[in-house]
Amino acid sequence: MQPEILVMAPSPSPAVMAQLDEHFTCHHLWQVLADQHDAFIDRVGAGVRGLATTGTIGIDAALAARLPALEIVAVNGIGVDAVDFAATRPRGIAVTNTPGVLTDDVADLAVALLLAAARRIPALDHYVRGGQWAERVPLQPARTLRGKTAGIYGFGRIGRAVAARLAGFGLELRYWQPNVVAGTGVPRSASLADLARESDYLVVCAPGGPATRGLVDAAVLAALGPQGTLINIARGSIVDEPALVAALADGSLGAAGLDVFASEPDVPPALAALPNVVLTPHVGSLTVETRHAMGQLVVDNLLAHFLGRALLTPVP
Ligand code: 8YV
Repeated sequence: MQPEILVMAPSPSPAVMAQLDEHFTCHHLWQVLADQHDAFIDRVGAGVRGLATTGTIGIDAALAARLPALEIVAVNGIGVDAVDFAATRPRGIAVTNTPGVLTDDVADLAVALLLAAARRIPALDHYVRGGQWAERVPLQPARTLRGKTAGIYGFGRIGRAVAARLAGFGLELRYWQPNVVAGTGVPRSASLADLARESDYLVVCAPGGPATRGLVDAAVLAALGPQGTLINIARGSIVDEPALVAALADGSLGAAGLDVFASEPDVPPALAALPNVVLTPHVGSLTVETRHAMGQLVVDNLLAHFLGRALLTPVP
């Protein structure tokens, strides 16, 4: 008999979905109407041995308790901040994620948001489509990237990939995270607030979770300043969102490029109404190629587990 797995969300890769259905008895929760999720889990939960979930859905204690036979949680994402390890660890439930395969696309989006915010691409797009160009409405010039400083908060795989890209735009680079990353040649600031003070662009690439919750607060945003721009491709939880909206609205922060939000998919209307922000709907890894590679890692980790082999990308 094939192992039963609960699939929380679909992969856009048909090959990944076909492999899941080929190797496992899949219970596709995402095909069930939200108001029937509870009844569905009540019906299938006892037999579920594997969970295919996402970086943002993860698994909470309540779901873990309803899956008494659960052996493995395969996260389709790098972030495991939505996994309640206090619920999985005592039961010896394995957790895997998808490191490496999404680094380039997420870093690309960080750079795209930075460029879009710096050059005000959405406002200019609106200016052309809205006919203001034809009406010769005066335009304010943007500011060059050359000689400015990008501070990377969180200097792991993605942070370093962002740094490598930004070096090509003539930006000076700095980073901050609690531990030193040796051998990169990029200076580490003394604190997150210092990084913000020393940077024109603060790019958030840190992991989510309790350790980073709200660390980009009003003081950090004030240190970034009226000419500063915040870019966040990591987790909305890292930024104090009300403080961010207030700083952008009163001009104490210059601009923002955001792919992630505190309570997705809800974006505060006050944030969406601001002209100095560029917003994308949590799509850093959303390319055909990367979502296929991520989904393949989910399949391969589940297969490895149920065949008694070593997991490919276990979360330590
Ligand atoms: C996706 C992510 O949101 O990798 C992560 O941590 O946030 C994203 O890639 C998601 O996990 C896709 O399923």
